[in-house]
Amino acid sequence: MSKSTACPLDCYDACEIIYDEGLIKAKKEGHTNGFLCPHLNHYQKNETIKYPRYNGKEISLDEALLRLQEVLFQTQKDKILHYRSSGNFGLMQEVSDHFFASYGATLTEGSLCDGAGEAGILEGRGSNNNMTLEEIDKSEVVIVWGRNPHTTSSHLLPLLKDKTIIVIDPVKTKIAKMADLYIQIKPHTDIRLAMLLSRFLHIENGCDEDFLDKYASESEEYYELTQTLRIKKTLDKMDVSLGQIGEILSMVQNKKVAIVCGVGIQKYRDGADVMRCIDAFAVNLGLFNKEGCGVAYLGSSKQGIKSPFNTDAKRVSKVDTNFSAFDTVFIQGANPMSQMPNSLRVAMELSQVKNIVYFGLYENETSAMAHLVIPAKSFLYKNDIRTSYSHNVMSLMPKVADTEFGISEYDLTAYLCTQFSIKLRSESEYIEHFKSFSHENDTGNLEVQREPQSYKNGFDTEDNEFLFLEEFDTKNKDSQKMYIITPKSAKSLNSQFSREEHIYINASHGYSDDEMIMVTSKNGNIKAKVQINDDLRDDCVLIYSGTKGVNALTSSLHSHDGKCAVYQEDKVEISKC
Ligand SMILES: Nc1nc2c(c(=O)[nH]1)N[C@H]1C(S)=C(S)[C@@H](COP(=O)(O)OP(=O)(O)OC[C@H]3O[C@@H](n4cnc5c(=O)[nH]c(N)nc54)[C@H](O)[C@@H]3O)O[C@H]1N2
Ligand SMILES: Nc1nc2c(c(=O)[nH]1)N[C@H]1C(S)=C(S)[C@@H](COP(=O)(O)OP(=O)(O)OC[C@H]3O[C@@H](n4cnc5c(=O)[nH]c(N)nc54)[C@H](O)[C@@H]3O)O[C@H]1N2
Ligand code: SF4
Ligand SMILES: [Mo]
Repeated sequence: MSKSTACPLDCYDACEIIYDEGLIKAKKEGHTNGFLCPHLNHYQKNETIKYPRYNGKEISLDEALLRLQEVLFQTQKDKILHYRSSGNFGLMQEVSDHFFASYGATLTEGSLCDGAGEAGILEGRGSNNNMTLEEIDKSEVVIVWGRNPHTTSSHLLPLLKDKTIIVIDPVKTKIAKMADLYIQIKPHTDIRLAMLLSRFLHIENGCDEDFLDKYASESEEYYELTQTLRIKKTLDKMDVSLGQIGEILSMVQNKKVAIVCGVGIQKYRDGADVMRCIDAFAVNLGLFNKEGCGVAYLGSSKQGIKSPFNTDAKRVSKVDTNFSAFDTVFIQGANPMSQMPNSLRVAMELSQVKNIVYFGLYENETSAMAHLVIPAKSFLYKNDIRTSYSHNVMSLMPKVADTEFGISEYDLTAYLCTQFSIKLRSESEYIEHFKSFSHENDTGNLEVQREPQSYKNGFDTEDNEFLFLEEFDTKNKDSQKMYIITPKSAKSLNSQFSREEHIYINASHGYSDDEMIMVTSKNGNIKAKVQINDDLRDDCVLIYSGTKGVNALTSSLHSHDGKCAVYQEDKVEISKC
């Protein structure tokens, strides 16, 4: 008999699945549209951890749980850290936070992902109401700005058919090759482009004055701020021509426009400001007020849902976590040794921790370092429920098969709660709790009740007005070094599945395929084989997320707003090795 569930991965699309006679198939109806990406098509071929181990020796699950209980019992509560990331996006994954918070352990805060952009949205609009797929579908022009939909959000592609496409990305991605207009912008200069677009729109009298009068009355001051940019110098800095700016403006005026942003624009310390200035361009165009118009980014998958768990705890940052301040670190659904920035710092910090517990599906750099390894169950073998950060569907994820290996997050938490006398409700009560934030839509699917993006009655700021950026440092801090671009790979989901191994540069540097190359930043270096890719700019080195060692290059500084990692802040140099 076939059963329905959903893909558990950290992905915009949150596809729905039919599990039929041991096979994973796409649901034909709804946003999943009958296709899944390679991650799920090959999901069951991935080898998962089967047996727990302690100090390298295989042990039974009962022994592993006992060890975990002992380790926690023996550690001072304020020396326990629970570090959880996004290996599985099911809402029930948070159940372990309930135990650790109630027990008095420390949890994490901040973001390795979209936090800087989100902060920019909150500063400008007061809330992060996302543009839904249904609204994008109604648009006529789509600006794909720092998002790579063929790799990271392929279910968006059918909606882009027959629309005018503008792509702004330093890498000539597949969508860039199909675009009506492609701007191969220099990395980290989008804020300037967004400001110049607003400035020229203003000069051309293209702004939506009615909307600005009502909900963005500081737009004149923002226009003055954009005038502090010297045009010639700014165009050179961005590697964008005046003609291209004119083309964008002629393509978007009086059209239904969706600006679809990804995390690429905000992997920098000023990532919040970049997003806010893109939003400001949308405000000037009046996009927040019209059907089929708006700005799509990563919304919050938990918007519209109240957590049933106790998550009230002391927290430390996920970006520069001071692991060595703890005696026991419980790592769940995460591979911080690879995915956190500044891996050399992470390795040094973690090497000083007495007890590292890894609770995950796959072997990786972090499981290799852990003292106690506890295998999780994959989504097929446990009950869960999920929502998405790009659409409002809520999908049930009931257990669809049995396995003798691993343990679910709920069962592990229930064990710990019993051992330490902490109250926990039944698994089905929690799932019902999450379900109660949804309603059935016309097609019989569950949908979370979320605010539409339209901001028809103004923004969610104190005075309902959009808050424009007020200060901008126009200083040119350029150096001869190269930019690092570290985006998502089609073969992996961050460090899960098949991980990339190459360093990508274009042919102008005189290297040839498979030559060894070293990339160096002020934080560290990585050596790997080159692959030539002429879709890249001369001034960019591309190393995909999940490539072993890539984060030796990246900085553990935070974004100025949003407590987010800044993977592309520090520039790099290449050399033969
Ligand atoms: N296949 C696959 N899918 C995934 C993931 C994965 O690892 N693999 N990861 C998931 C996760 S965790 C997330 S957060 C999402 C993210 O999905 P996306 O938002 O699409 O993220 P990225 O691939 O990091 O970056 C998108 C684009 O930004 C461009 N970019 C880089 N720097 C700049 C810049 O300075 N300016 C501009 N304009 N563009 C720039 C990159 O070249 C890239 O094409 O994807 C999810 N989906
Ligand atoms: N250089 C560079 N670094 C990056 C990024 C980048 O673009 N470039 N992207 C950043 C972003 S956007 C993100 S979101 C982070 C992601 O960073 P992480 O959240 O650390 O992501 P993954 O590498 O996918 O590792 C997830 C782990 O979860 C485990 N897992 C999977 N399913 C389950 C489950 O059901 N239960 C349990 N207990 N464990 C499970 C798997 O074993 C896997 O190793 O990486 C960040 N790091
Ligand atoms: S596109 Fe995203 S949600 Fe859909 S199957 Fe692939 S990883 Fe899962
Ligand atoms: Mo992410």
